[in-house]
Amino acid sequence: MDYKNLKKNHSKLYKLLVVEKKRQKNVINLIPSENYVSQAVLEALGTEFTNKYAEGYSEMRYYFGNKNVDQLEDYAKLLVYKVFKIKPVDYGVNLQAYSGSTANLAVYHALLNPGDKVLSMSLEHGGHLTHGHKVSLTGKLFNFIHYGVNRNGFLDYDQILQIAQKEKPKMIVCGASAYSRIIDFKKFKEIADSVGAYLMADISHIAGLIAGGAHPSPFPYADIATTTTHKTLRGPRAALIISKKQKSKFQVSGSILHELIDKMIFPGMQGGPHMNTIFAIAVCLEEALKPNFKKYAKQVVKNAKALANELQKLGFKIISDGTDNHLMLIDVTPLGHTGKTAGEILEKNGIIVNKNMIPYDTRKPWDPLGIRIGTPTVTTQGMTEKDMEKIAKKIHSLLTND
Ligand code: DSN
Repeated sequence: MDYKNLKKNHSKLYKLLVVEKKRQKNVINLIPSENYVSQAVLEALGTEFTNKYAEGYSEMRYYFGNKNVDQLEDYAKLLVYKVFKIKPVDYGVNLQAYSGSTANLAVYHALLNPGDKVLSMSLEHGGHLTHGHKVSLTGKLFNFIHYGVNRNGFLDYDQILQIAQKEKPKMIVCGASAYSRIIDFKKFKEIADSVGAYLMADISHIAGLIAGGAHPSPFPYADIATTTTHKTLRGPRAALIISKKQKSKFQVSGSILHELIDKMIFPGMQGGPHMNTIFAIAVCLEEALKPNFKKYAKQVVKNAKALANELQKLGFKIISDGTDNHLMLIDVTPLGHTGKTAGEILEKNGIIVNKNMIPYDTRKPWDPLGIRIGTPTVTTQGMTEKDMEKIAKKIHSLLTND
């Protein structure tokens, strides 16, 4: 894109864009929740679909002039079914949530009553703010209790079962933003079924890996799956909600999960969908169906394993001693750092990470014991295992002054 109108008429903003583009090109971006989208996704975000109001759903809009929008939303849904290998007869899809946070809140609110008990992974052990952290609206509206990982950094399914049987939650949330191991959705479903709870899988981090066959799928186990579309899936900043076409357990009798969720997204929580974003979601889903995307997803994992191996050889302490997915957590305190000081040194030298609490952290989120790194972006840029070795050595030399 040449951005010629921005350049001509909005020079101050254009300059900001130029420096950000340059920054993205010049750094080694190891933030595992970020990615660099294709030119086609960028173009899609800037199309005339941004001009259209389309409150409602296909063929049930409150505005006229939506024939093209209906076609777009219907087609994007079909792509979701293809990418995640599920069938319209079994699942409903909502593409309108403005973000993953909104998607998660909408699911809780659609299927539960305020105050209901939900069991999820704690943020401190790798979960997410919207999995009921006390500062999040999700944690204020619902009664969240949490599971974590064991001292080795792994989920302990027996312990999760015990908590579930004692607490009898109405929903169990699995999925994480800082967990580097395979999530066993089947086991989670067995636990949820044993207490009559819904299973919701937040697959935001690993959606692209699932689409590319590099992580097991939550289907058919999860009753509901939410995901952002901009992480490993490499699309625009938005979200999807996929839910079973089954009757709700706790709400108005006879209501179907995905219908309750649709109603909660619009008109419950949002107004008009961002159709330019949905257009861009469709583009990223078409990309995810190409054979290259499978290669990409598998390379993301290979790169993460190579990076973790090399870092371990250099003496780094990786939580759970490795990774099965796109990310890892590193305890940087043996090197005399905190997450904050390590991240600052790396940033000064062109490596971008995020500071992150590690399980059993003794510090605060603003300056925790660890950093979180991952390989989605560098893999998009074409890097392979050899590059990971170089990156590991560079990180080591910067953090040890070696
Ligand atoms: N903030 C995102 C992450 O970095 O994992 C999750 O929403």
